[in-house]
Amino acid sequence: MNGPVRTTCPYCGVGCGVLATPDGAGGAAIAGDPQHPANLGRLCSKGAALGETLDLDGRLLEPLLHGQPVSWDRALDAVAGGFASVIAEHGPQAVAFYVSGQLLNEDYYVANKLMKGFIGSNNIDTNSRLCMASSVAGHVRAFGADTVPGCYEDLEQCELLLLVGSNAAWCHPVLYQRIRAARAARPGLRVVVIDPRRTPTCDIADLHLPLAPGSDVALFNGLLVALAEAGAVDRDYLAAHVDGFDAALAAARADAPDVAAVAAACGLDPADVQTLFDWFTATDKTVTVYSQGVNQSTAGTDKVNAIINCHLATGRIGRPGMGPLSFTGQPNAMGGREVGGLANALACHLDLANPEHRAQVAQFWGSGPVAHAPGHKAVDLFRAIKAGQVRAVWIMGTNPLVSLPEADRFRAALAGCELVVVSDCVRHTDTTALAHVLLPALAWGEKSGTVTNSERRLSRQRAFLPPPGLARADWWALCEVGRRLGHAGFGFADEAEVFDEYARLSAVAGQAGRDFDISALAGLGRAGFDALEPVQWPVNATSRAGTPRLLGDGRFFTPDRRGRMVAVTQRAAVDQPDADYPLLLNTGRVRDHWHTLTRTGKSARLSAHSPEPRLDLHPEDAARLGLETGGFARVTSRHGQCVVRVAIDPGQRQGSVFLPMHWSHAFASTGPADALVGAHLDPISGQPEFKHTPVRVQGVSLPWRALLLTRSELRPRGVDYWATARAADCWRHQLAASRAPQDSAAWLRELPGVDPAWQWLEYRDSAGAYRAAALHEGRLMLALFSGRDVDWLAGDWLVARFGSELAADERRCLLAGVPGAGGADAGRTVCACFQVGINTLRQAIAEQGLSTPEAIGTALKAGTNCGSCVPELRQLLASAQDTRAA
Ligand SMILES: Nc1nc2c(c(=O)[nH]1)N[C@H]1C(S)=C(S)[C@@H](COP(=O)(O)OP(=O)(O)OC[C@H]3O[C@@H](n4cnc5c(=O)[nH]c(N)nc54)[C@H](O)[C@@H]3O)O[C@H]1N2
Ligand SMILES: Nc1nc2c(c(=O)[nH]1)N[C@H]1C(S)=C(S)[C@@H](COP(=O)(O)OP(=O)(O)OC[C@H]3O[C@@H](n4cnc5c(=O)[nH]c(N)nc54)[C@H](O)[C@@H]3O)O[C@H]1N2
Ligand code: SF4
Ligand SMILES: [Mo]
Repeated sequence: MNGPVRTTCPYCGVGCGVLATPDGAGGAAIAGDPQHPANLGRLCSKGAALGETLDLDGRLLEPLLHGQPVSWDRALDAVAGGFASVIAEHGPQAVAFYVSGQLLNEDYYVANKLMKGFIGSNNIDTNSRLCMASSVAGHVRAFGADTVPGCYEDLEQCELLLLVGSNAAWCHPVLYQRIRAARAARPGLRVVVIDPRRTPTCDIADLHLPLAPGSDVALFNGLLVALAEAGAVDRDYLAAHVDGFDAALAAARADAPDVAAVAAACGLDPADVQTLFDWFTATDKTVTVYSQGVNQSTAGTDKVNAIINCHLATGRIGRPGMGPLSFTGQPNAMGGREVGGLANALACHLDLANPEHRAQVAQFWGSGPVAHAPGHKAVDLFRAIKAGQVRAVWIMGTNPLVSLPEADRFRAALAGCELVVVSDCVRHTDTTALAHVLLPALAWGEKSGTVTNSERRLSRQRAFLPPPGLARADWWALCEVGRRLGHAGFGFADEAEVFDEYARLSAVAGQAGRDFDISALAGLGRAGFDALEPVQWPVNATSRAGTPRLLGDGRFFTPDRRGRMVAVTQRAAVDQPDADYPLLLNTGRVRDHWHTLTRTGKSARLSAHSPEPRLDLHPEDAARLGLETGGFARVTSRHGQCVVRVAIDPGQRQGSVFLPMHWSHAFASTGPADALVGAHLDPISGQPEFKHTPVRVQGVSLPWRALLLTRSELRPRGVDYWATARAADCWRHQLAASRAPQDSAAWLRELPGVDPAWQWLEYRDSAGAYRAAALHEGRLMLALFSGRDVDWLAGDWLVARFGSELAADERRCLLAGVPGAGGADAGRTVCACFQVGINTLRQAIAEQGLSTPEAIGTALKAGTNCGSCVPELRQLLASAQDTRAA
C-alpha cells in the first residue's frame, strides 16, 4: 500500500484538496485534504465518491481512426495531415480547437500556443464560453482585466452575503458548508438568495428573493439608486479611483427609480426588496456571489456589471469580507481564462486587441504574428462549422452535442464537418460518436498538472494511477501534432516544463502591468513542481507567498488604473413566452451528477439521488396542465422537444419549469435538455441564454410502466421512454410506454445483450402485469416488473439481489414484488454517503419523532459526513410536520 497522494478534486471550481491512497488494484481510497485551504478536509458527495469513478469500464484506451484501432503515430499523422491540408487549401481560419475548463493549465497552454501562435488563427474557444464568459467580460469592463478581487475567507468574514443565481448547496457544496458553519458560529452573518427557484441553498437564507427570470439588472440598478439615496455611496473612493458613477446612476434611475418600480419589474414583494436594500446599505462587509443565474443570460455581462457597480459605488471591493465573487464552474475554468483559452483573449491576461501585447507574446513564443481578430466564440464556432467556414475541428474535454444550445442542430452541423477530432477519456459519448479521429486522454488520477480555482488558487493535480492502455496526456498529443505541422516550440519533456514556460510568459504580462503574474513559480524544476503548494496568484517577486485579495488599493488594470462603473439598463430576454410557448424553461444542475454523466454516471451511489431526469414544476402550473408527480409530459420549444418525467415542486416559481442539463442520448430517451434551448447570445460575452427558453408543456399518457434491472449495460428499445442509471452490480432502467409491448416475453428476450437461453421465471396477471427474472449459473441476470402499478422508484431490494447468488426463498420473492425477509424498500437515496433512502427517513421521522437534522444524524447517520443532503433532510422534516399538522 502506498501513502496518500495530495491532489485536487476534478469537479467543481471550489478546487478541494483530495488525499488519494491507491489500493494497488486500480482503485484508491479518497479523503479530504485537511491542509488544503479551499476545503480544510471537507468533501461533498461527488468528491467523496471519486473512488467509484476510477474503473476502466467504458474508457477509451486506444486511438481510433474511423472507428478502427490504430497506433498513436497513425492517429496523430491523420490529425496533423488533415489540419495541414485544410489550412493549405482554406487558410488557418478554417480550422479550430474547442476545448474545456476540465483541461489542466498545461494542456490549455499548449493548445493556445499552437492555435494562436503557430497555426495563426484565434479559433480556439472553450466550454467556459457557456459558463464564465459573462463574468470575464464584466470584470474586463469594470476592472480592465479579468480580475477576481476576493477569496473564500471573505465568505466567512462578511456580515451580509448575497448569492445571486447560485445554487451553492448543490454546485459549490464545500463553500456552502463553509458559509453554513460561519453562520452558525456568527449569527450576525445574514444570507440572501436571489433565484427564481427556492433551491436547497435557501436552507441557510435569511431572505429569499424569487425574482422574475432575467430581472437581475433591474434589481441591482434599484439597489444602486437606494444606496445613492441613503447616502451610502463612498464619494471619496469614487473620486480617487472610479469613473462612471453619474452615468451608471442615471441609467439605474431611469430603470428602477424606487422600490415599487423594482418590485414590479422583478415580480417581488416590495417589503423583501426594501429589506435587501436596507441590509446592503447598512452593511459594509458585504460579499455578492454570483454564478450561472447571472452569467448564462443574454444580459449576463450587464448583470455582472450591475452587481459590481454596487460594490464600486460603496468602495467595497478587495478588502476583507467585501466584494463581488464569481463562483467558477469547472475545476479549471479559471485557469482557462488565465492561459487565454477564450477566442478573444491572449495568454496571461494580456490583451488580444493590443498590438504590443500580441508582439510580445509572439516574440516569447518565437512564433509568427498572433492574428488580431478574435476567433469564433463557442456557439459561433459551431455555426461556422455548419456554414462550412470551419472544416476541421479538434474537440477536447467537452461534450458539446449535449452541452451546447440547439444541440440537435449542431449535431447535424458536426456530422457534416470534414474532419472531427475528439480527445476524451470515454469511448461512447454523444460527441465521440461523430469523431473521425478519437484520441484517448488520461483521466483524473492519471493526469498531472495544475488547475486554478474560484479564488485564483493554483493547485496541483497529481497522478496516483498509471496511464491505462494507450491513454496519453492532452498536452502531449497537442505537442505531437504541433511538431508534425513543422513547428518548433513543442518539445516539452513533461508537464513541469510546460508550466515553467507558462510562468515565464506571465513575467512578460506582469511587466506589462497585467494582473496575472506567476513569475515566482518559474524555474521550479520537476521536483519543485511536484512539491508545489496551493497558492493564489499573483505570485511574483513582490508577493512570493501569493495574494489573497486584489484591487483593495483602488488601483485597477485599465490604462489609467481607474475602475469603471458601467451604465446598464434592464433588457428583456430575446426570446419571450407567448401563447404557443407560455412557460419558461430554466436548466441547471442536480446535487450528485456532473454535466453529461460521463463520470458521476459510473457511480451507483451518485446515480441513486437522481436516477432519471425530471421536469420540476409549480403545483399550480401542474394542476392547470393536469400533471402529477411521476407522470410524463412533453416539453416543446421552438427548437426541439422531449418527453420527461414530471415532479411537482412548490419551490418553482409559477410559470417556470426546471430541467437538469445532465442527461444525454446515452442515458435517457429524453436526450439533452439543450436540444430545446435556443442559441441566443449575450452580445458582449457571447455566452448563451441557458435559463430562459419559452416552452409548452403537455401531459403525455404512458400508462405502461416498468422497472428493468440488467447485469450488463444496455439501451432499452421499443418503449416510448427510458432512463438508465448505474446501480450496485447492475443497471437500472425506468421504462414507460403508451401501451405494453405486444409480446412482453419476446420483447424482453430481444433486448441487446439478453440471452433467451437463460433460465426464465415469469409471472402474468389478469390486470396486465408482467414480471420476469432471468438467472444464469445461480446469478440474477435481469429482472423486469411491468404493469400499471409499478412504483417508479421502488426496487432497491431487487438491486441488492444482483450482489450475490440467490437463495431458494429469494427466487420465490423475486416475482412476488415484495422484499424478502429483512429487506424493506429504502426508496430513492437521499444521503449518498451512507446510502439512506427516502422511505427509511420518512419512517424514522414518523416513528421516532425526529425533529432536527442532528436527530436524524444520530439515528441514521444521514447528513453526518459531507452534509450535502442536510437541506433535503430539513425539507423532509418540514413536510412531516405539515402532515402531522394537517
Ligand atoms: N452537482 C454539480 N455541481 C456542479 C456542476 C455539476 O454539473 N453538478 N457543474 C459545475 C459548473 S461547470 C458550474 S458552471 C456550476 C454552476 O453552478 P450554479 O450556477 O450554482 O448552478 P445552476 O444550477 O446552473 O444555476 C444556478 C441557479 O440560477 C438560477 N437562475 C435561473 N435564472 C435566473 C435569473 O434570471 N436570475 C437569477 N438570479 N438566478 C437565476 C437557477 O434557478 C439556478 O438555481 O456548478 C458547478 N458545480
Ligand atoms: N441547458 C444547459 N446547458 C449547459 C449548462 C446549463 O446550465 N444548462 N451549463 C453549461 C456549462 S456552465 C458548462 S461548464 C458545460 C459543461 O458541458 P461539457 O463540458 O460538455 O460536459 P462534460 O460532461 O463535463 O464533458 C467533459 C467531457 O470531457 C471528458 N474529459 C474529462 N476529463 C478530460 C481530460 O482531461 N481530457 C479530455 N480530453 N477529456 C476529458 C469527459 O469524459 C466528457 O466527455 O455545459 C453547458 N451547458
Ligand atoms: S465542492 Fe467541488 S471541488 Fe469540493 S469535493 Fe465537491 S465537487 Fe469536488
Ligand atoms: Mo460551467
